[in-house]
Amino acid sequence: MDRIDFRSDTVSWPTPAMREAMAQAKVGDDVYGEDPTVRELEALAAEMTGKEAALFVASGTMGNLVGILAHAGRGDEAIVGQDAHTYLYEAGGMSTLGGIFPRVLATDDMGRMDITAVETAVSPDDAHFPQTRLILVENSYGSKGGYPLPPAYFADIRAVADRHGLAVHMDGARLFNAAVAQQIPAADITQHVDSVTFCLSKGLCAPVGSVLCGSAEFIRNAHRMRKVVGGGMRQAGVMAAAGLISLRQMVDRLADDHQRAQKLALGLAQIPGVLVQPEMVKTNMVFFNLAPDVPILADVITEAMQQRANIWVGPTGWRSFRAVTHYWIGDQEIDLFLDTLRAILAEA
Ligand code: TLP
Repeated sequence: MDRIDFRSDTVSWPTPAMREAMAQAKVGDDVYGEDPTVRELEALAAEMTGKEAALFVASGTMGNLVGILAHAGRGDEAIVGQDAHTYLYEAGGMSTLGGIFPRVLATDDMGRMDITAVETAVSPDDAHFPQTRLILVENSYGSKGGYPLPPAYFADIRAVADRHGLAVHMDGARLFNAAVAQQIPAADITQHVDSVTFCLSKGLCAPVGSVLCGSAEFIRNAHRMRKVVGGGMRQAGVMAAAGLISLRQMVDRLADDHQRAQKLALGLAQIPGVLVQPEMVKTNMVFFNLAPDVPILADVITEAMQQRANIWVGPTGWRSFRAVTHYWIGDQEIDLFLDTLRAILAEA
């Protein structure tokens, strides 16, 4: 890459093997369902998540939106965590386009909603209330340090959903990070949800794309919704070819990203002026803060990191940051990050 970029795993460039596969990809018109490479990707995605069918979409946001629209409609209610990506960072799509009312619940420091609170939030069948149709969950949980939530939590959510006839959709943008961190197959997690979106374009390095997975009937419905939002693509096999490499070659190596995030967190904990909780770092994200006595703000530090070492890191507030590891971040880059930040803080 042309810079050392810790702002997200979304910044990761496709690997040489992906570029080669993209150049060679067999293609067809995917709106007609005729692109063989897209079909192959969808079949593999369905298999890996333990679902009947899958749909290739342009982004995680599109996968979540299309999934939500396939489960619920105008006047329906979706229970969602207060800092879930689907609630906070997707431009309010479920309400803007679906007329779906979010019922927002608190989450704990791993991103879990309290199960009793979830059940209490389900509206009774009474004309005063929107009808609860859907519970939205996320794994790994981006706003809580990328924490990988265990299958047991989703089993509890499933039990509530079943008692009240609700659907469960998972934003699994980083599903495979959550699975690899727990050393379990992704399907152990997704067995408890009706549908899941996962991203190929984050830690799995593909340039574009996500996959929505669920029952055959659900995916038929989602296919129509993808058309509604203009997401029907044509010779999309060029992109799906990279996605196949993601699923076949890039999943197990996510453990390297997790190890490097741990190394970064442990290194940060040794730098005076930095506050970090390495024990909360389980996947590829490290959130850290400046101690109250540090006299400079996050934007000054991110600018200095760029100037001195071409290192890009994202501020998440005046005194806080997120650093994300991925395929293009190696051990040397972690060391350089730590040395550069240590020097900047020592001079502040
Ligand atoms: N997340 C991005 C930003 O939007 C915050 C990032 O850099 O982490 N679900 C989760 C949990 C995500 O983190 C993201 C992207 C999405 C969905 C949306 O995926 P895209 O960007 O493909 O629409």
